[in-house]
Amino acid sequence: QPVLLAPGALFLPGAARAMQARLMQQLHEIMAQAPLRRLETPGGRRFSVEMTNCGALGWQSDKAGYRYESRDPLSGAAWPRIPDNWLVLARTMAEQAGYPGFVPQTCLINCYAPGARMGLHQDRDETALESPIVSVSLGVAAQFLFGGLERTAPTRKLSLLSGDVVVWGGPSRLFYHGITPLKPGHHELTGDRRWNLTFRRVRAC
Ligand code: MD5
Ligand code: FE
Repeated sequence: QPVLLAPGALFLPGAARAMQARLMQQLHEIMAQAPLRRLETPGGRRFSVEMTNCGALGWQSDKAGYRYESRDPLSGAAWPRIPDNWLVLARTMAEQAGYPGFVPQTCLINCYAPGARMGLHQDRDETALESPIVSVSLGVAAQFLFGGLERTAPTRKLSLLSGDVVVWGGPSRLFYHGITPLKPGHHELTGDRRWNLTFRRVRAC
């Protein structure tokens, strides 16, 4: 029951549902090594979403700007590895959307508490734009907004439930998108939180 949302963008409802309990367990192991944190924006504010990373690289933001780092700035250590079953999930989902051979270099982990949001933005800190982004939602449902290649393009709303997967590639790779403030809710695996795993390839090689 995959749904084509836009050229290059495939919605796979519930595709990770059977794995969600194990994904949450592994998430807690990763966070024990690389704790969640609220990063500073280049403008000196703080994201409402808490983040961490696993993989060879991790996304970082502070007054100096957005970039990828090979070490966790909090500990100075390498980021935790991406678990093998996560790599298989990301590759399989990308393949179903028409992007074979997807090998992510990072998984950015976003944690939304009630009220946390992500304003409309593009993901453009990667140079491997021919690779898709694979997004896996866990826990409390969120309203996802996606527009087009320009900020002023009209936006569409998509409800993302626990276990839903979206693959954003091709023309949709650079679409503006965001998450509306998370509504208070409850999910048996995550309490009042919503998690998102975003698998990315940062550079070609
Ligand atoms: C989230 N995270 O639900 C989303 C999922 C982020 C972020 O936006 O930057 O961490 S990734 C959704 C995404 C990625 C690339 C392109 C598009 C959507 N899109 O074209 O709409 O926490
Ligand atoms: Fe994004």
